[in-house]
Amino acid sequence: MIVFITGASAGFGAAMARVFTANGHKAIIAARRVDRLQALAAELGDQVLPIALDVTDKAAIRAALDGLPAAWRQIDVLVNNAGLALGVKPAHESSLDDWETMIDTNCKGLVTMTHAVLPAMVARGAGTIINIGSTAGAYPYPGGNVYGATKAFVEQFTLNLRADLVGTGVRATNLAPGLCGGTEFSNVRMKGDDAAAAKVYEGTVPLAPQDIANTAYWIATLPPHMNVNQIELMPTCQGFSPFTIKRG
Ligand code: NDP
Ligand code: 8X3
Repeated sequence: MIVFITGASAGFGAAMARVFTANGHKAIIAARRVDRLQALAAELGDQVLPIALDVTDKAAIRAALDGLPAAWRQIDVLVNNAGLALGVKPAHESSLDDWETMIDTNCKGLVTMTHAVLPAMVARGAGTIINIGSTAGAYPYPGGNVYGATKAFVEQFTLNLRADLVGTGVRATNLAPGLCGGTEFSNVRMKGDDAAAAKVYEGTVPLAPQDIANTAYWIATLPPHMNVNQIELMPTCQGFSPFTIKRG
């Protein structure tokens, strides 16, 4: 099996590359930081193919897919994992540039990758697309504004893919984790304020990248007649907030 993983230079994506290759599969690992990809490739050997890719660059996606060596062209599993949150400020204090970057990456990048890879899967009558959503797409929280909205898009786009793909043999899943440590997600969100990033996980036992990678691997290796439409994961220590009511 060949899995194409976007955002494989860190966090969930790197963990997925390790899990898929440990189980004898091949992984195309894509991200912007090539040095990171090369280090992962040195670790995992010739079962991985590192490619420099910015998913916000439509032409680069086309060129990357067109440039795949013959032995790597049949993508069995696409994991649309590249994504980010930027900022935790309320909407009225947020940066429009940050909002646009999240939409360009989490929504447009994911859609463009899917659009590029899907026709060949349908033509073959097989394939699995795993989109990495988030609990932020289902539950609002202060400061979640556009990030949560991008993940709600991921959820509904995935379900609408399912509606179109019935009968084609191609599967689609929204894999939506909650609080997960051991990645660069909060460091990116807090824009390099690593102390603030570490505080997010203080006193918790969060999910780990390996948990998400194992779940993605499980989804991808289910019998072909089974489709996980969506799966939401939280650490046991995480729950839900009550409604906020401003009185007086
Ligand atoms: P990391 O920051 O550790 O990894 C994000 C990855 O995305 C990196 O490899 C980064 O690589 C890549 N990336 C970002 N922008 C682009 C781009 N424009 N083009 C290509 N690659 C890009 O975070 P996580 O592993 O935690 O996050 C992975 C996914 O999981 C994201 O979609 C995130 O929203 C989601 N998620 C995370 C949760 C968490 O708590 N950690 C919970 C729920 C969902 P590079 O910078 O080298 O391009
Ligand atoms: C990441 C989970 O709760 O930080 O998608 O938004 S959360």
